[in-house]
Amino acid sequence: MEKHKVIEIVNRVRETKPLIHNMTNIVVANFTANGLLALGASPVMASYEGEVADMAKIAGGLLLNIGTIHQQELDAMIIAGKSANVHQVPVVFDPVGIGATPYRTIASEKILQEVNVSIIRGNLAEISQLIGEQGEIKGVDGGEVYGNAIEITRRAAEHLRAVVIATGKDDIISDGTRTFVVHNGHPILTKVTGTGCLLSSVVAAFAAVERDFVQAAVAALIFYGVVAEVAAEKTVANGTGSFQIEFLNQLSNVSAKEIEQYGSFEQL
Ligand code: ATP
Ligand code: TZP
Ligand code: MG
Ligand code: MG
Repeated sequence: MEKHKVIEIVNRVRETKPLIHNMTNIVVANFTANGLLALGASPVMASYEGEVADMAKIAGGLLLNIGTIHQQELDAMIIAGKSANVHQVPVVFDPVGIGATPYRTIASEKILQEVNVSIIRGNLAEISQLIGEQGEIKGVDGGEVYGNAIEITRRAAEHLRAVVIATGKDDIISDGTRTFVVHNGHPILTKVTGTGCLLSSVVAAFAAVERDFVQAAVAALIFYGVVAEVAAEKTVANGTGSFQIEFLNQLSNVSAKEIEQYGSFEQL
């Protein structure tokens, strides 16, 4: 995959403004909506079981995020996911905090059983938990992972028949056959809540315009990491509040030239 392909996909998102249906947690809803708008996509949040099938049907992408999951929302996610599947709308799943409590694990298993998920995005500890590997979870934050990150991601993709994205200092993207590592990003991202969750919605926006979901995911991760690097360069000395605002600015402003200059990734 070449950088010009990354730029082409970013431009397609900005030009076509895909509608992204987010079923996400109460912490990150506002940040997600503003982040998608800044990117050029069109966000909508809807979670009532009587409405979600119709919303998912007209969306370009559906995001299922279990950050503050409860039973009614889980039931609604399955209705939305099935509707998305029928209408060929790509589904992105973010298993926030899986393994922190039994309920999150059961909820994730239920979603993966009932819905054909195209892309799964979590921190490496969450991806490890998905395939029953040891990965420390403290609430929603990932900790130590015992095992090889690339092998874990590859195996998760094979086992779950989806494109899997495991994030951290390096981001790994695999469909079980093709595997990429993206080096972009900045540690300050871990100090602003919702940067992982927003990333999953951004991946949904890229999947809405690129049906090769590995390429969509790699492009989204490079773009997001470069956005963070440019925003951090301008604000890191001031603190996380300034960074969060500048990050939104750069979702709109990051240019083809900056992606070309700073994008850093490899195919294994
Ligand atoms: P957590 O809840 O553990 O923070 P998360 O779901 O927020 O996890 P992250 O793994 O933090 O997700 O990934 C969000 C973004 O932050 C990704 O773009 C990732 O590349 C980036 N990122 C995370 N840690 C680092 C790091 N140490 N250095 C650079 N970028 C990072
Ligand atoms: N609690 C439940 S969901 C959530 C918190 C703090 C947000 C998690 O956001 P992220 O993007 O995974 O760091
Ligand atoms: Mg985070
Ligand atoms: Mg997360």
